[in-house]
Formats: sequence, structure tokens, C-alpha cells
Amino acid sequence: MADFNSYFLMNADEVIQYVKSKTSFFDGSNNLKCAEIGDGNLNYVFRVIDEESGKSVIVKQAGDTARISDEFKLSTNRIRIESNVLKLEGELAPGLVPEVYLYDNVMNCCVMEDLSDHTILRTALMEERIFPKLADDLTTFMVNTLLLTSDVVMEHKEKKARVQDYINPELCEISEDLVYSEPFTDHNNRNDLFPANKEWIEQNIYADDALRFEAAKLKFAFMTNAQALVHGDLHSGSVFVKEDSTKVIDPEFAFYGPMGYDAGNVVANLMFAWSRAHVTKADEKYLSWLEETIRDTVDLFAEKFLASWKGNVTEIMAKERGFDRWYLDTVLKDTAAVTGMEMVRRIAGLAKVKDLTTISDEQQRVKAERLCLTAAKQFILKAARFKTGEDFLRVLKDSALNHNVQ
Ligand code: SR1
Ligand code: MG
Repeated sequence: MADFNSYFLMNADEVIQYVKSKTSFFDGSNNLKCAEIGDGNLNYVFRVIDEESGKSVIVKQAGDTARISDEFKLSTNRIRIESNVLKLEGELAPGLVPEVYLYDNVMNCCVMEDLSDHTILRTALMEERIFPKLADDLTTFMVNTLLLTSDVVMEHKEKKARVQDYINPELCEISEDLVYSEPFTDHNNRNDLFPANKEWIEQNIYADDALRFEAAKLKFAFMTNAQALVHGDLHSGSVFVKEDSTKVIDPEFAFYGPMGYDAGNVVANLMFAWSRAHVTKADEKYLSWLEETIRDTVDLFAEKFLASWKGNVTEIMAKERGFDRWYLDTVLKDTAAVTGMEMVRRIAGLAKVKDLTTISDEQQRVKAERLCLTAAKQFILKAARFKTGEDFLRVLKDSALNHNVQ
């Protein structure tokens, strides 16, 4: 039997041995079952369950390359980042992340709460399910984890120490390439375009100089603006939901970056869900809940941000009259720009979203992609204009009309 004193990638049987030897979670149980259930791009995720008591845990282990491709060489340090960030987020936004029971820096794995009674948000949205608390929970999560880790609130030397703790070069490089470079240049020749939209994307994205110029500016902001401890990959595959509960998972891309990176990812991924629902003519009740959720995500974020600012600001100059609104406007501008960048990269880049790729009708998919890209260009090129949820939603709906999707 392995002693787990030196690193290797575990199989399901070894994971059972691991939890027995490293935790007391299943003390006394002899009937553990384990399966690899991961469907993410980077790691291996095992669920261990005691079929008698029903108790279960998740063991997540990092390899030194991405699960989907050896092309991405990655530090296993990402599991340390993920475990520590989940613990910190759990303190800042109680109840909105899974509990971490153990982090192991030898096996590069962590043991955490099993959320199998929840569903991945992207899957749930594709099933047209409604979650009344979603915008409220996600905006609480973002305001608490972003504002409270920024220089507005934290003592500056402590904040700088935290910046150092969460330096995450390899995962940031993935975003620098996949979000901020390749979708505009295809310089690594690995963009995966839907054939029926290939020419349209070449003309409207690759060949748009003004758009590429804005993307270049945004890339440098992403690399240099150490504003807050961002989740770094807050798409709808990083959120678990059930009727009355929202849990944000997978913060392995976390680092000190622009607050708008998280908010923009949330808005963009809600917009993918809307675009799918729109072209496939989904249930009206579901569509209007999605629209309300997009609006509320921006408006509740702004409202809670200003309220939290009032209660938590410590930085002397941030207390100047009007500075809170000015600062929020810069975050909303970044949110709009990142909304656009995420929308472009999931269509013109390598890493896709199922909301769009599983639209089986070719014409519907063409329309969904084009309406997203048309809106995305507005978000990127006119980012400073977006201040309210309605501003965001209007551009999305106008883009749908321009692509003649009724
Ligand atoms: C190689 S990783 C591709 C994408 O998956 C992750 O979830 C991030 O979104 C990344 O860009
Ligand atoms: Mg992930």
C-alpha cells in the first residue's frame, strides 16, 4: 500500500486508501466506493462515498499538465492556491463556497465537501431551470471577496503580502493566451471556429484593428492591475446551484487582478445562457428570469459595493467624497470590457462553452454566436458607457434583433 509520502497521480482505489490514511472522515466504514467524476479541463476529481451511511467527500488532485492536454504545463501549486483561497472566501462570504477539510502539499490534492446534491450552473441553465437567489448570492460573493481583499479595505503591507502569496504565473498565462491574445490573432493556430461562422469571425474579429487595440490594452490591465484577489475563472462551470443554495468552486486561477475580471465572467456566461435560450426559443418565463438575473447581477453588485465601501473602507484617501462612485465606475467599465472578452474568447478561441456548442441547429448556432460577438464588440469598444444592468441587457437584446432572431 502506498504511504503517500511522495507524489504520484492516484487512481480510484488509491484515493480510497488515501482518505482512510489521511482523514478520520470515514472512520469505521469498510464499504467505500470511489469514482473519478471530473469533467473540467485541468484536474482529477474523485468522489468517495460510504454507501451505508451516505457520507461522501471530494478529493481533487492536480497533475503537472492539464487533464485535457499535455500542451499546458502547469504547476501543481494551483491546488495550494485553490485550497487557501476557498478557505479565505469561506471567511469573507460564508456559505457560498465548499468547506475544505484537508490540503496536502505532497500529493498536491485537497479533500473537500461533496456538493453532489447541487448541479453545475451551466448544466442547470441549459435545462432552463430557475434559481431565484442566484444574482443575490453571486453579487454577495463578488463584493465580499473583491472589495475586502483590496487596498480600499486591507492594510497595504498585508495586502502586498497576499499579492505575493497568490502569484499564479502559469494559470494567468493561460488566460493571457486564451482570453487576451489568441481569439484576436490565432497566432498559435489552435482557435477552434464553428465552420459556418469562420469567415464572419475572420472579418469581424481578427480584422478589426480597433478591437484588437482595445484587447491589447485590456491584456496589460489584466497583467498589471493587482486590485483584488479575484477568483479568476468565474464562469458558470465554476458555480454549483440548487434551489436555495449557491456555491462557488474551482478558484485555482485566483490571483491579484482587476475586480471586473470576475464580474465580467459572470455576466458573459449568463449572456451565453440567454443567447442559447433566445435562439432555441426557450420558455418565456425562463428567459425573463435570465434577463432579470443579468440586470440584477450588475445592479446588486453596484449597490452592495457602495454599501460595503461605506462600512469597510479604511484607506484615508478612498474616503474622499465621490471617490467610491468613481472607483465603482472603473470596475463597471472593466466588467463591461471583460464581458466582451469572455464572449469573444469562448467563440473565437480554443476553450468553448456548451451553451453554444450544443445548439444542434446550424443556423441557430450561427445566430447565437454572431449576436454574442456583436454585443461583445460593444462591451469592449464602448466599455465606459455601461453603468447599469439595463445598459448591459439592452446591448445584448439589440444585437439579437440585428441578427434577426425573433
Ligand atoms: C487549458 S484550460 C482552458 C480553460 O479552462 C479553464 O476553466 C479556464 O477557463 C481556461 O481558460
Ligand atoms: Mg475550473
